[in-house]
Amino acid sequence: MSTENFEVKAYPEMWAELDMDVPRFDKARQMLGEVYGKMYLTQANRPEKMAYFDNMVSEIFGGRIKEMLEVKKTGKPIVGTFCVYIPEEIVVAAGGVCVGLCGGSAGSIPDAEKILPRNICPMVKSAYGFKAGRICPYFQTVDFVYGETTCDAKKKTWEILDRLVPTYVMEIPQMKKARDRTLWIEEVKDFKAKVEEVCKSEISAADLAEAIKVINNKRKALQRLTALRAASPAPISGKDGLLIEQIAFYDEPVRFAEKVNALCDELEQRVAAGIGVIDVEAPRIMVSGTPMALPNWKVHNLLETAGAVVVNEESCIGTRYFKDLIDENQTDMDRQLAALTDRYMQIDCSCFTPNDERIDQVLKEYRSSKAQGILHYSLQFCHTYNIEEIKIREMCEQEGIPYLSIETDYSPEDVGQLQTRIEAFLEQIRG
Ligand code: BJ8
Repeated sequence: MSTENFEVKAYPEMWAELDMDVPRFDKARQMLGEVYGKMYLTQANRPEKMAYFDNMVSEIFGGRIKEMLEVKKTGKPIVGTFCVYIPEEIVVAAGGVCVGLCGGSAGSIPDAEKILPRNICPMVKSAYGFKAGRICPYFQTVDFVYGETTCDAKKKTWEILDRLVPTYVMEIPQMKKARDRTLWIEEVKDFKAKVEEVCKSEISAADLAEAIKVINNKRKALQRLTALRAASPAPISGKDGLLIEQIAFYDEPVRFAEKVNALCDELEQRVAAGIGVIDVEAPRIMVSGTPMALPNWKVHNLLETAGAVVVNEESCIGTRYFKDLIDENQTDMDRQLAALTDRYMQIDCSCFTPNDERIDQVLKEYRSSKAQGILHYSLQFCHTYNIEEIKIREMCEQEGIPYLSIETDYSPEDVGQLQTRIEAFLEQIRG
């Protein structure tokens, strides 16, 4: 697909039925298409199988929404989430759709700032603003949203969001002791009950077993993609890698896994033939930190425009989402829910204390991705990642890993300054 004939498709009638602010949203749609064309479709030597993911962007506000509305018509639940701690397997077991609603765009932030404080995380403001401004068809489609008690900004925003859309909250503990696990399992059971209430039927152990396989397969496909990105020269750009990780939060999971595996087949051939998207000498960077929700491509674009290639995202829109799988061997509901909870407890978000397993994980991924430097990315006002950054930096100093830490938001204002810092960082790696 070329830049000229790419567009994010418009579905104004469907949007009107979803009670959206259609004229305003249509402008955002056009802008997204333009940005995507410039950032993505101008990349040289992209794998052919990226065509599917280009189409997923083209249909992001149309084709996928239609599919979700078809599911909704059958009485199955459409659940919006903001965090990888909410177990999507349970929604899939009920025949429903789980969709990530995190906001990655500056465009919706003014809507949020009419009510929320300005000095909170841009991801929270962006997400809230999409609902407040009626400018997100996903938000308009969900039956309810399920938040969590991870960071303070999110936890308190759910109380306000509940005025606009039914919002429930999963209590995620802050530590991982035995008593925290007991609480967690109870919270998972409450989530299951809420999903069952909407679809008016009980989830069976067989349903859950099947859903666990479906989501494990999705995570395995993403693991396979990550492993291939360790090749040198890199067979796929970091921007494309990040895009696929973002699409994982709204695509149909069985089809998504098939398409990622088809792409991986192509990448395997590239690796065998020594074909890359960029010169073998390009600095290889691992990005670690807060999630980058669609369409937040700011840092990857800066890094790759400056001649680097991003080879790994240690983030919730990245490996934190798919590094762990659920044991598929449990057959009764209680054991399945325990296995599921154990898997979710392995996620190493900085909202936990202590969280030293994340420091070990960053080093492990740095080595396995064959990166040559780590860029730590933290959204403004994200206290937990900003403070945990101290330990990541110390680890990098100890291991002699080139390191750059940035704290930013979604505005373009700091792009010039970030560009200068990123170029200096890449020079340091080039030596
Ligand atoms: S498991 S990282 S998805 S909480 S960046 S909103 S923490 S102030 S996103 Fe997250 Fe779940 Fe953790 Fe992952 Fe708050 Fe920080 Fe903003 Fe954040």
